[in-house]
Amino acid sequence: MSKIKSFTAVEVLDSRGRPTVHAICQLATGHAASATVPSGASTGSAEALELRDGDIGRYAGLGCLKAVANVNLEINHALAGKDFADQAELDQCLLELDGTVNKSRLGANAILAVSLAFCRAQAAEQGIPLYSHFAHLAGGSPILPRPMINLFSGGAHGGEQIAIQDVQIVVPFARSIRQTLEVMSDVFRAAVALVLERYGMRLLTADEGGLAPEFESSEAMLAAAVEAINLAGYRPGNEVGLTVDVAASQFHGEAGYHIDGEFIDRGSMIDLIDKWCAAYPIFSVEDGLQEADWEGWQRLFQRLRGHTMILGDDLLCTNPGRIRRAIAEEACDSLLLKVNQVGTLTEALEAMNLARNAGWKVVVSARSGETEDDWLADLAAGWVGDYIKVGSITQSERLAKYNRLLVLEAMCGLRLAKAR
Ligand code: 2PG
Ligand code: MG
Repeated sequence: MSKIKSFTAVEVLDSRGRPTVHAICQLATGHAASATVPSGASTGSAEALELRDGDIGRYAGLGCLKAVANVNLEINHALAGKDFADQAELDQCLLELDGTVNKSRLGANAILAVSLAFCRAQAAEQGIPLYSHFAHLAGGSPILPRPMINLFSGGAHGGEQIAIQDVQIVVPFARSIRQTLEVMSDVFRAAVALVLERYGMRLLTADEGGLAPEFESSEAMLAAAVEAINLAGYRPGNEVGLTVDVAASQFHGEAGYHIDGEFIDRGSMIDLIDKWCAAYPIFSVEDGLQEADWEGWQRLFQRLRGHTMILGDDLLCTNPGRIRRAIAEEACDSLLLKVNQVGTLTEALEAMNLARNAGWKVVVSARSGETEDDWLADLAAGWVGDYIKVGSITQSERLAKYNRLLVLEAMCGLRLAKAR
């Protein structure tokens, strides 16, 4: 039992300079902990609602003072003095207090900050590291997820200069997080050299620290990633591979998919992805089609199953109901798990268990708007994520997670998950 003394919150800023919620949980035992929530840019329409103030005089309407006040007042009043047996009980209480389907009354940002701060406070109360506490919640033995590391960005993360949102690097041959990051550093340096030579001084970085030059086409982005791997002295394929977040909902409209200067339909989009997967060492394709096209997802999965992981982000929104549907309809074979898409740890764990029981892979993911908080690394290790996606190796809000994984590997003896 953990008795709550208080929940308080503060408005802080994320990596895009936009407000977010930082909550502090104090237990009656004197143990205290805090947590900060991230925020997405390419959000799925089924995500839980992030409560924003809408006051355009402050942060262009993106302030979080209402969400903060909801923690300091309503949530604190309802929960202070109560005893909670575990995370599930606390989260259930938050859901009932909010009373809406998508957490729009209190805000998913307020609710998740409280859910996470309580989780950390419980770990502190038990005197165990956060990853161990996460492992107890999930009932497994911790393991380090294999990073998918951002190299190039476009779409909503890169100023829309190219349709595809993110091209990431995976290092299947690496035996450790340390080795993975060493390889990635080589590839990143090679990519910087290549981009500077080819695109001159236009070395802009995107929201997650990836390079965002004016690629001529989507395929040029994939080809440049392979060139960078070669330049760095590695073999593209089972040594160093690619994963792609197409984020197709972002460039889909009534006229179809707007990519490389033309509008194409679902069938041509599937053909295009198939062509990329045949020509480049692509291990996983995320959101290859728009989030409402369930039939298209089935076709894409049929086409690539067994060869490439078909990863659902906007399609699934870490939402147990949508995951059940995707399993039943065979729409994909892996879950991108973003806790703030659903809004409580307990619901995210349910989502993960559903995916696991269906034999899917799980990719634990950060958001494009992140903070220096590193709880995600502990969650990914404790919940035995197969992969973790937190962006590039160049910005501190990303490195907070990689550095935590390095510490867990070196100090806590955790091993890296096997490549698929
Ligand atoms: C995604 C994420 C992380 P965002 O689409 O997978 O890269 O982006 O947080 O903007 O939704
Ligand atoms: Mg995505």
